[in-house]
Amino acid sequence: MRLLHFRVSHFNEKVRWTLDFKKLPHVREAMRPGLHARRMKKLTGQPLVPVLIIDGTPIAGSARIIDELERRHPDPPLYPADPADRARALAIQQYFDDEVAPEVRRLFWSTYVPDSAATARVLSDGFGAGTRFLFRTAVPVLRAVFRKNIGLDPANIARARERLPAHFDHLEKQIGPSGYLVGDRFSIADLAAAAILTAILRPPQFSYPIPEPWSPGLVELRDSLAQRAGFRWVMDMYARHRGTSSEVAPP
Ligand SMILES: N[C@@H](CCC(=O)N[C@@H](CS)C(=O)NCC(=O)O)C(=O)O
Repeated sequence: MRLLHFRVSHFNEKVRWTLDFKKLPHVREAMRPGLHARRMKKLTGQPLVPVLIIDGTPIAGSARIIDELERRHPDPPLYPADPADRARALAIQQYFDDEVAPEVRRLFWSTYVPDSAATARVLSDGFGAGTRFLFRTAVPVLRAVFRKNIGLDPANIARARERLPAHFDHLEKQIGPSGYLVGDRFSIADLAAAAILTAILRPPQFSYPIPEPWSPGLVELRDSLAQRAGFRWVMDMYARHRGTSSEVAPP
């Protein structure tokens, strides 16, 4: 299996975590943001990552990929066995994918985009000197396109900031006596919620730490959430369940 991904991204983290949780050996190929789209379109008819290539077939969309991995490799399970629990777990995943993910991504990047050099550092982290130089040169020019692409206008950012406490309320209400969102074991609901919130919470076990120093806005945003039960819950899920990487070297 080959995962085409962005290192920094929360949707991609969902798939990495699933592969690692199920201990499925896979090759990872990091895409250069912006330069990835043509290849993704050619492979899948849409421009986004993650894309997982399984037995030569590319699959796009984190939820679809996880669904396929669960079907092929049901053990250890991420989907609850009980149908009602399973439906609730998948609904929680959908809420975090559709409602929370675009807003936390917006908040993360809103703290970087005013500083082109810092934005370029995050986008090109982990690549060689040539790519880092390319991003240092291109980001100041392409910043407006990037802003538009992820909806980084002041009204959208303000709305994302306003809605953040409600997203944490929603999460915290669903943490059960077991400490998990559905039933009494770790499931797709916990994985999706915790992975999506990494965009702004950046737990230490996240596979690709963003370069230091973090933007002052990100530090402030994260600190403002540190007292929330939902913050502690994400840190706990990462500490207890993130596990080790199943990435293997390319053949
Ligand atoms: N619903 C998709 C969303 C994936 C997504 O938004 N990917 C972003 C990275 S976080 C992307 O590829 N952006 C590049 C672009 O917009 O061209 C999923 O669950 O995988």
